Amino acid sequence: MRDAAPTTIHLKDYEPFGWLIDSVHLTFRLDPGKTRVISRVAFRPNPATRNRDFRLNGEHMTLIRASIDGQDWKPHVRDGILTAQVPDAPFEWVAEVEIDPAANTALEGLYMSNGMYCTQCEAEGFRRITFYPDRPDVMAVFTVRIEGTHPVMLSNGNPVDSGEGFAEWHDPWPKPAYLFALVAGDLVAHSDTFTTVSGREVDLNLWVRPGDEGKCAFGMEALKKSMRWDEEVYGREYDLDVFNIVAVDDFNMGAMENKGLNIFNSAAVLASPETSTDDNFERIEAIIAHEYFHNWTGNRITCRDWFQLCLKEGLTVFRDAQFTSDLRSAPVKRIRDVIDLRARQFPEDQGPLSHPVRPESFQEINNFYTATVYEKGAEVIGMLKRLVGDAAYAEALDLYFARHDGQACTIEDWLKVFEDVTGRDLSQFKRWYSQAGTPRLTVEEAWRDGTFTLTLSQATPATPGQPDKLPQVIPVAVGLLTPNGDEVRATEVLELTQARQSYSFDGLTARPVASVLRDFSAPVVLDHDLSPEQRAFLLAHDTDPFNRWEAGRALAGQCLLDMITEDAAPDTAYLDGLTAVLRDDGLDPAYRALMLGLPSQSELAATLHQRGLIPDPQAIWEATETLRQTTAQHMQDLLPRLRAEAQIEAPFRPDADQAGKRALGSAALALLSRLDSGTQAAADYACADNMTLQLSALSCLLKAGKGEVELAAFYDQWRGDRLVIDKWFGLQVALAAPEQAAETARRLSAHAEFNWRNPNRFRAVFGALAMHHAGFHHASGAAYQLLADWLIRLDPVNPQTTARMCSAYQTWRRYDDDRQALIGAQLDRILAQPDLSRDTTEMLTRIRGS
Ligand code: B3K
Ligand code: ZN
Repeated sequence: MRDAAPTTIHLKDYEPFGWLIDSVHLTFRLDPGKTRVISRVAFRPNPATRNRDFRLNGEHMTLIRASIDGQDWKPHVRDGILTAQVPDAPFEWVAEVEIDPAANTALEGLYMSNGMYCTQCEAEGFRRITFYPDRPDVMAVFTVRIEGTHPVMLSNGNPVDSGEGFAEWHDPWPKPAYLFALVAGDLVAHSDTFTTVSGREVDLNLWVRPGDEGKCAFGMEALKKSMRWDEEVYGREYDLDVFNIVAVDDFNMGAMENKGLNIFNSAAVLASPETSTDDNFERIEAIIAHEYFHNWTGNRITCRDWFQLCLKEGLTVFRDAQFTSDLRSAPVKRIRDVIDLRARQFPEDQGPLSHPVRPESFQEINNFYTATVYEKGAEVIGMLKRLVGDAAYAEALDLYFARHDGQACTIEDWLKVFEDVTGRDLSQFKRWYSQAGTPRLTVEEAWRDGTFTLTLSQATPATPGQPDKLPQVIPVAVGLLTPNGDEVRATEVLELTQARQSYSFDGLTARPVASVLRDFSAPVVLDHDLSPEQRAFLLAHDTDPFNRWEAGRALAGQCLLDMITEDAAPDTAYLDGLTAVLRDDGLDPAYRALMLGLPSQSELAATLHQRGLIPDPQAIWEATETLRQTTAQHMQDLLPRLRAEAQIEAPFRPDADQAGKRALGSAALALLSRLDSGTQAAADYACADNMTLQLSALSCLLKAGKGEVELAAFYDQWRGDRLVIDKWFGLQVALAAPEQAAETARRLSAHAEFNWRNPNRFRAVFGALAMHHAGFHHASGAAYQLLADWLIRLDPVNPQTTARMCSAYQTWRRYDDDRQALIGAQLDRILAQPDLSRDTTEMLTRIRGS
């Protein structure tokens, strides 16, 4: 059976489904090539609409039989849609279909990974399991019977019965089909319990393949912390007797929040000090929290349609960021999130893929699980909270849960609770959901007779389909510092609602230095023309940790741009300011490690492009290298002290304190390796007893053009561990010289262990190539072509992962004509492939533009 023909779906065309579902009973007779799925569904007319069209989705399956109220029925099936004449009254629908999990390489629907059955149904994967109204506004109570010989057979909800060859599950909470899950295989559990605030005991299990038991403890602790945090901070209690998490090796993304049965990419849950870096630990903790938090924001209250995706994703990202801030360091988390936003969301928002946080149309919804929906969606919630205040935010959330529990909701429902609680009119604020593009916020200053005036203006560039933009509500957190570095007044949130507005601060004795957009209070590009001296002042004195970091970042950025465009020497104001901050051992080591970072090369390219210049990736690379080298020399005396500070005597703990010290130690080692050509890194590698230190030492060696022996030893040491071998693949591409990057990726793609059907492995090599700015954009065009070759190969096997990787090309219009011609040719070549997936076709058509 073919996929549904590509059509464009519009938000404005939403109509409720004509039928409600009282219950769903599913029976699975598992067989790798021929699984039978029998569905029994009780439909009744939906009083909210008169349209009684009976349309069920179903793809990649064979219909064996169907009946209505016990009578055989002959439905019509075409292009993934089943239609039938049905009674205008409640009826019971039964269908039996056959599906082929073993042949399902798309990893969507029911598929197999290492002999284990598992599912991924969001967004529209349930339609590959049986005929069903596969849309999130149809919520139903599911009972599932699994027949098979596997030691472990799981589904959503609570276990109700099991015996020789079967297991039955019942989920009392109505849910849409995208939250359905099934797992069957030879798995072992790491188990624990959690007692909820009202005293109910919940069984917790983390299911893994035999051999992975030793990598579960951290994930389990993260789960328990998440459950407690959601009770304490949001008043949300867990609602089933059991919570299962399963680790799967073949998975298209990080993890999935299926009700009571979360399924995780093994890379997003398995952790041990020997095999995982500190960054891995932090990410795992955040993803476990994220999926758990979806139980209320996503599952109990879900989305009416897929245009509302940010309703659950933006909110849940915002909640997981709050959790990480509470458990670790709030400033460090904020800075890391902004780095990530600028690296992934800004390019999307400023290029051909730009779309609103709530898109208005799509062809393939899987292409809209984007940084804009997720991360900008979370930023929008952060702005809302800042505008209404913490107390009103908490009240609005209580009202949201009380009013909408069990419903499929919209952004209008979400904003209405805030309007009802605060009495504010949020219609202008709502533009954040409908206008695409990153607003540019320009700051002008004036000083006269003791009055300091800030004039703020906003402008959002045109984006595809949206030539003209209206002013948005932008909360701008501002602080003023005296020339001595004291705060003049408490941070104030200015509400910019017009295209241009002025704000005056009077009664001042001296002209202050303004610290604007503290804590990154809005996802905008800030254009504040400060002198290097003013930035250096803020780097030394700003009490807002984000803006203090940002001042250093801006100095580094300006220094690099001057080096690139004017052949300037590295700016000593930056180097001196940075060194002073690094010397201050009263500052958190993690924060100082972040201070040592530079704007990414892709970010520099974007800035040059915004200034009307054509970025040269090789020149950006060289400037960055030169600045690193100069920084190393400038800090030469300080480096041993930083390394000494980073020494940890205590046993390894993946907490924020130790991770921060290791981050500072690694950053110092990276600089030192530029001076001693890797001597210290080789010594560190030899005695590293955790993956964070092992990998950082190996990186320094490879960067110094050394480490061949260590690289081979690393491979031998870890050849049985697929997640560590992913790192081995990725590292070599990431650290290759620009002219070597494509060739390194090509060589690795011929390696016996390069299993390209596994998304983690594919991304390890080609994700790293796409992220290597100067390597990917090397003038030869070799990387453009190599990636295209592999996307052509992967598309028929796994369209979702292919489409996602296409974004490597999204910034192509920034570069010179030669590079654009090279990329354009590859885009055309991929688009010319017969039977290209809907996913990839949509992505490339948008990137190609008209
Ligand atoms: N909701 C899932 C993502 C599903 C992606 C479908 N292509 C994971 C998450 O955001 O928690
Ligand atoms: Zn999510």
